[in-house]
Amino acid sequence: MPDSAALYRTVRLIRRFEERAVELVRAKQIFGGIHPYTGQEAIAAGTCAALRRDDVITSTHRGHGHVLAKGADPARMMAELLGRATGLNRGRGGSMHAADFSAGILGANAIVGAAAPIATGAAWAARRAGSDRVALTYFGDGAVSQGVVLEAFNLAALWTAPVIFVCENNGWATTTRTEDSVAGTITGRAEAFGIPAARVDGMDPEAVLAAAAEAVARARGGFGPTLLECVTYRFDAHHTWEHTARPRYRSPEEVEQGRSRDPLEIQGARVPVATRARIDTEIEELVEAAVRFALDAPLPDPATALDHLYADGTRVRAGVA
Ligand SMILES: Cc1ncc(C[n+]2csc(CCOP(=O)(O)OP(=O)(O)O)c2C)c(N)n1
Repeated sequence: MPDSAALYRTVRLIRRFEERAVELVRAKQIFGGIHPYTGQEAIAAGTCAALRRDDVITSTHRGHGHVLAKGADPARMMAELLGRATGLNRGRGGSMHAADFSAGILGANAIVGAAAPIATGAAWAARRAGSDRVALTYFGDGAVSQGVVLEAFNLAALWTAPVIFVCENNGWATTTRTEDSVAGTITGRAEAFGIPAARVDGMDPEAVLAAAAEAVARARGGFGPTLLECVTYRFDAHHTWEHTARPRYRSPEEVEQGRSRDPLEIQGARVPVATRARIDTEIEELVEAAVRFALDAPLPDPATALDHLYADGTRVRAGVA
């Protein structure tokens, strides 16, 4: 189990990576913008700390933190955001579709809720193969009324699939408040299927780790799924598009209040000052090296645009697709 310093390091890595990614959107090096994970780092850090490398995750449109915490190379992830040939997915996945099977990252997914059934399938497959691997999936409060998420709850419970459902409840789905779109409760949805559910402080990496470790032990022990509702706050925009469009849906007071509990400071306070300074320096160098790696990398050759569309190597004929 990782110690306080290791958890702090993951939170720091995600925070600095996201800060630099936002700057690269502004510098027009990342096209199409990103959904910053800033503020929610405790959830990725705490949950992934409870997983083994061969466990698998599926992720969301706000997925950079999950991918980094699960162990993807930050330089190749940054290159992916910049659409470069050396990116995790050769620059073809971008911000919302990063995957790295070697680290158990089955993929981020831009379709709200769509990653939950994929993780459930992966969990079921692991069980059928006789493995004790587990699957963990992330989704936002905006996904909890999506049919596929509820279907995933049903099959996961019915088949005691070793899957952990992690809801990142940041209070908003784009510009819609959770209470304006969610009837009942989030934990109540899982409980209706007989799935144990807990509400967790999603700003505290160690609280998330403790809850996740329990859920992972349950799944690995053959006792089926768990839902963790991690209560959090998104510090930045829903999408970097907001930095220019500036829609007004959260009051400055609400944002200030939300930012007053910062996972970086909560975890940082648990680490000796000298250790924190050493980690900060290491992460600064790591992320700057990742940015340089990405900026120096070539864009994919347009002639290869139709390559890699099928896992078995099937090639689509130019002009047909
Ligand atoms: C099925 C589907 N419907 C709508 C969208 C458009 N969309 C993208 S993000 C988003 C809000 C998601 O909110 P939430 O799940 O709470 O995650 P958060 O953005 O807060 O992290 C929506 C509606 C989508 N990508 N997929």
